[in-house]
Amino acid sequence: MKRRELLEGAAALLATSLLPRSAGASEASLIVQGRGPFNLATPLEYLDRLKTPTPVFFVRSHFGPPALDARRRLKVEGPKKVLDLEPNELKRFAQVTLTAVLECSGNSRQFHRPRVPGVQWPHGAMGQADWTGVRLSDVLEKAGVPADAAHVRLAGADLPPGPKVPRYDRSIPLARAMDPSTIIAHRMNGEPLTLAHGAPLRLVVPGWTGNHWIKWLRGIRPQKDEAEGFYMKTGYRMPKEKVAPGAEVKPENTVPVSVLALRAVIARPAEGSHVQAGKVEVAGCAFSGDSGIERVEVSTDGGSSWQKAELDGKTGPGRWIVFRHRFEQPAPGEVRAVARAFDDKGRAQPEESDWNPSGYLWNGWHKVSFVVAT
Ligand SMILES: Nc1nc2c(c(=O)[nH]1)N[C@H]1C(S)=C(S)[C@@H](COP(=O)(O)O)O[C@H]1N2
Ligand SMILES: [Mo]
Repeated sequence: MKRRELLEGAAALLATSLLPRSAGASEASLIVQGRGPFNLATPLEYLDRLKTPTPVFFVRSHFGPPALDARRRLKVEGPKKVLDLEPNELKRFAQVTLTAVLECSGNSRQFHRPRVPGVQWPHGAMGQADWTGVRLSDVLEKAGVPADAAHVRLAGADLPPGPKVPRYDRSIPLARAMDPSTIIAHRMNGEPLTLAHGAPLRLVVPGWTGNHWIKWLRGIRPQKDEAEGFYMKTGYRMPKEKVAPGAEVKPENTVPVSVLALRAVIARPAEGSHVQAGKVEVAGCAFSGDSGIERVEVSTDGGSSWQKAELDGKTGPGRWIVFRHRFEQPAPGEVRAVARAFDDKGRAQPEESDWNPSGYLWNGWHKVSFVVAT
């Protein structure tokens, strides 16, 4: 056997042995948040860079992925035309690559007080990647949009485990669908999408929470009304206005969760870790859904004094920058690091996150204690 054949054989073996179990994500390095639904968190230490490597990119699926079908057709039902496209027919449309944060609306849910039910995510239900695909607006223009349309219905190919469990039926407002940053992606970080992340096609909605980023996309339809069903009318809704922690909120006082909250997350040093005395670096990422980041401040004394961190990367709505703060810590002892972000519209990240009954958009200051040793 030639060396190349040998390598290809080995790669195929690896792919088939990994696929049924982990659906293209590497469980070796992800943190399992539960099975049944397929929930894996990115370890914090990977949030110190501009791109989250795909093998450690968090996974959130309500029912688990459908079978891999690289040629699954995408049906776009407009009044002008019904498009029935194979993924590679999207080549007809202009290709766009953009960098955007994908964050689950329930990220950091375990830090809400009082506690709320749902996947008890740590801070790792987020990642940033390069997404390549075509503008949803270009595809919709080709199919046409009814004059009375105000929403775009999106269907994925995944199915609930039984007839009593509602399907993951979703829609986004037409204005958001026509935004040039909303794309139907077929690549992530320069590679074809993996099954775990929605192969062959998924929606990318920069600046909006992950629940809008429909995976395994098979249907798109502009229509008058918002989609029906549990995941639109009951799930993924937030109080219209701030409520007291623990308050009950009536459904008519809620709106769909959408724009990502302003926040900074410390990737390293890790909580409880030991670092060498001398020059110590605190690093992480910061972003907001509807604005860029103006500055990140880091405290190394539990919040008494603050220093401006160095920023790396291009800032913008729905896109994270990396922050780094180096300081001298010659003596052994405990360091209480805190990070907080400020956006370019003059808003500051709150010390305590707003509370809501579903535990969405937690964005309190990230506080990490570690030990400096000699
Ligand atoms: N079809 C489908 N799309 C889906 C979901 C799903 O369960 N089914 N989960 C959504 C949620 S809640 C999130 S946070 C993101 C997670 O994307 P990822 O697994 O690529 O990180 O996918 C979204 N798209
Ligand atoms: Mo999510």
